[in-house]
Amino acid sequence: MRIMDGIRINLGSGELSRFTKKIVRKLSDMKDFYYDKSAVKEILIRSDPIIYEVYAYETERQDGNLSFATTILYPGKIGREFYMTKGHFHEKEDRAEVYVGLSGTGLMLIMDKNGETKIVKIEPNSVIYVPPYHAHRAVNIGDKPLIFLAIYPSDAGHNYGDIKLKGFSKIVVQENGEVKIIDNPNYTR
Ligand code: PAN
Ligand code: ZN
Repeated sequence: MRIMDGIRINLGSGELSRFTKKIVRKLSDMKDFYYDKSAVKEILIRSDPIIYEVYAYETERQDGNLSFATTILYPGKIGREFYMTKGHFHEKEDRAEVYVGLSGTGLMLIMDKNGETKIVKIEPNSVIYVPPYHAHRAVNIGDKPLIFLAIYPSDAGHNYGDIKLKGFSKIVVQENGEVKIIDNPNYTR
């Protein structure tokens, strides 16, 4: 009987050995998501840095199926705010998700519909459960790429609109060399 190869994660680069989709997210793709709009403008005059890349292995979008993706979130800041993913609610809001930290150090913001945000550390070997109806965003607070695996129902989908409009209630910034979680001045309930 032939033994099949599974899909492998390159733990150095975060790349999947097989994937159905690759996404490259540059600053210009997510300029509305950072709170400091003038810092965004300033950077975009000179360059358009890659903030993160996603390798996704997605199966048919049907109830019961699972898909998974690795994300490579680079280190850096836009103004005082650390590089982060856009963050989203799922389009089918009752769909949950599991994140597994593989490399680097970061924080996960997990926010409910009322804007209550929980913050969980994401680092190698940590497993983070994102409950249904919660928006989620990863933030790289270290100086190496933050690499993690996400496993989600194939029909979950992404709703970026609410986050683009209002953001998360908390943002993660650097203050006097330290990581600080502060209220997002642009967030309205
Ligand atoms: C993850 C995210 C991935 C990129 O696979 O999609 O980290 O973040 P954004 O989708 O917020 O840009 C996931 O949560 N999937 O559901
Ligand atoms: Zn998700």
